[in-house]
Amino acid sequence: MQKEIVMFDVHKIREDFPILQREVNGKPLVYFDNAATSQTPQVVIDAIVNYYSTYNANIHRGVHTLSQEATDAYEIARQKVQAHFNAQHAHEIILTAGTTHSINIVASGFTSLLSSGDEIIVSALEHHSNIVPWQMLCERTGAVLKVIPMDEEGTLVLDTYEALLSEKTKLVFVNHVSNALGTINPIETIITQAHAVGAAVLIDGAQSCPHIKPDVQALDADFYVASAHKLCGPTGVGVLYGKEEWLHKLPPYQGGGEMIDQVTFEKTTYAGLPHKFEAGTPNICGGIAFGAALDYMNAIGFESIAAYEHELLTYATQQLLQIEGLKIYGTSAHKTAVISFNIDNIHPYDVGTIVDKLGIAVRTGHHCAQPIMDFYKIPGTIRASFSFYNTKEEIDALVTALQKAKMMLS
Ligand code: 7TS
Repeated sequence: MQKEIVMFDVHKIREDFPILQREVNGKPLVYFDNAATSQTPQVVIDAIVNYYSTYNANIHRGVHTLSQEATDAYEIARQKVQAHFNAQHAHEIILTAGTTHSINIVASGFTSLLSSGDEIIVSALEHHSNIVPWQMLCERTGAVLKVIPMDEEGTLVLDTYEALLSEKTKLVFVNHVSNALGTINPIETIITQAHAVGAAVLIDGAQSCPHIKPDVQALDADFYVASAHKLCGPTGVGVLYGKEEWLHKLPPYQGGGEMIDQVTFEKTTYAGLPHKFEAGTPNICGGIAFGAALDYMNAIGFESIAAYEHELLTYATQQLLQIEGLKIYGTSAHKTAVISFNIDNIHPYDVGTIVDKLGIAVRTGHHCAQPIMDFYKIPGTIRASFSFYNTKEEIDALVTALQKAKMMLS
């Protein structure tokens, strides 16, 4: 069957993003720091302005009209997130402050479920957000942290993973996509093998969600977490998807208003899902804008986004490799549009500073993934991360800027 060819008009898409019209240091902005945070389309900005201009109110507690309107909009947003991730129930969607918050809710909850000597498994490719909360969990419980190693290409060594799994393994947590290298991990296999020994799996989807629409039921993930700001939404809001049975097993993370059923000084009983994990006034506007961002990206379509970004990745890889002395870290055949690299022995920070003078935003440093940098024995990399609103002309501008930086710094 022939695949439908989707027309992808990047110039039209760019008109949706006001920030892409601005200049930086007298040059047109070239924004290649999308893995840190994505830019915001006008429809999402409008959703934010509309909320504060017309129905700003606290939710789930007022009988007045504004409160009801805000509550309805927030719960509709939750349903949009549910549909996007294909969760079975809306109450399996906990709206959080972002990926870091979501992981901490689960790591904190497992304190009462682990005993000394239990094992939990992380991968070598993780962001610090998916390492540190688990180390803290090990300190609290006496559980032992094991690591799935990576190879030179930046892919996980699955044979070792299989050997690490045993009846002692209680939990496995890996990212779907590495933020520092762009590697897409084989999470289907990782989940199946973990389940075979009775371990639960948390997938950190912070970097996959801008490019891939995850189906949590098909994946059979126990937990899947993401941040709205990586996929055209605002900062300070994200999602913790948890299978209903797991969310019932975990204790609440924070105590406070909205997460209770009955409170007396003798005893408090907790509200049902999802409110048990949503103490206090949430980021109401952020949740609603998250829904608007998902609508925007789904209207473009994730297949079109992934296909176009793959084209950018292929082109950028070819062009960057023309620069003598440029080395790319992370060469897996399965990658999103992220390129981490260094030029000769020039410090990444110096290169980043010079290309910024030419209007180009890249990230430099360890990308909150120090174990990956240690593996390659480097202090950091320059990371160009692309989005569906970037163009090949912008990649050409980066190559020219890097050549200039190389000349100035060698
Ligand atoms: N996990 C991964 C894989 C990430 O890439 C990030 C953020 C996080 C977790 C944390 O997300 P947050 O929204 O809670 O902060 N990654 C990056 C990055 O690569 N550059 O800046 C932030």
